[in-house]
Amino acid sequence: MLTLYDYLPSQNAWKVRLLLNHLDIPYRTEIVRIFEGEGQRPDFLAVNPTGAVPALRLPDGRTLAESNAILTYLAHGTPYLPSDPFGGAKVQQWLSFEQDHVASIATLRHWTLTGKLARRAPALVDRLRRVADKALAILDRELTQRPFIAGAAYTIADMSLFAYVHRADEAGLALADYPGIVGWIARVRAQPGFLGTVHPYSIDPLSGGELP
Ligand SMILES: N[C@@H](CCC(=O)N[C@@H](CS)C(=O)NCC(=O)O)C(=O)O
Repeated sequence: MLTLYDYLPSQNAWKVRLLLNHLDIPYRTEIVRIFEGEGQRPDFLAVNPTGAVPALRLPDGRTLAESNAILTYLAHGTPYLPSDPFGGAKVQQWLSFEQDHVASIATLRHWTLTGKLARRAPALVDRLRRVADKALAILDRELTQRPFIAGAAYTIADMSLFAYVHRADEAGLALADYPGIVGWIARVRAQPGFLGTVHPYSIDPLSGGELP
């Protein structure tokens, strides 16, 4: 059976839970208490050298990290990842965009929801907000032109982007300003096997501290 190394408030891990739910794949969960330093333990660094969740252990013992790499592995041979070279590469284009541009929303959301925002340098917060606003404007423009980000079909690129984009309000960014994104959120939520459960940081009393 697959093992998902998880931390429940992580939306990077949620992406993987979402795809496992869509595919109805059974798995076991191993919680990594990242704010307690468990990600830095040698046994977990052997699973993911960066110490971050999510990570996946296959039944044969091999391990894989990085949410988008895990999505790509699990979606192979399913409708969620086109098998033709161009379609597959188009999905990768948007997975790269997610890591390069949308991670700003993840950071702002984390700092906002765990009370760290006021402790951060205002110039850094401003820069992240500019990156996040630009990312949302790009997605809004694209998503008014087609139903899903990589084309007519719902793919792992949508799942990856959705994880943080649909929580952008929690990062202090007004989603209502982006009607193209709002329409896409409704289309994603309507997919069979959609996973509605999102866990708040408040379930972890230590999440107000700094990561080791
Ligand atoms: N690029 C990575 C980012 C993973 C990430 O930042 N995970 C956070 C939780 S959302 C984490 O585990 N942070 C703890 C740490 O970096 O030590 C991915 O997409 O999987």
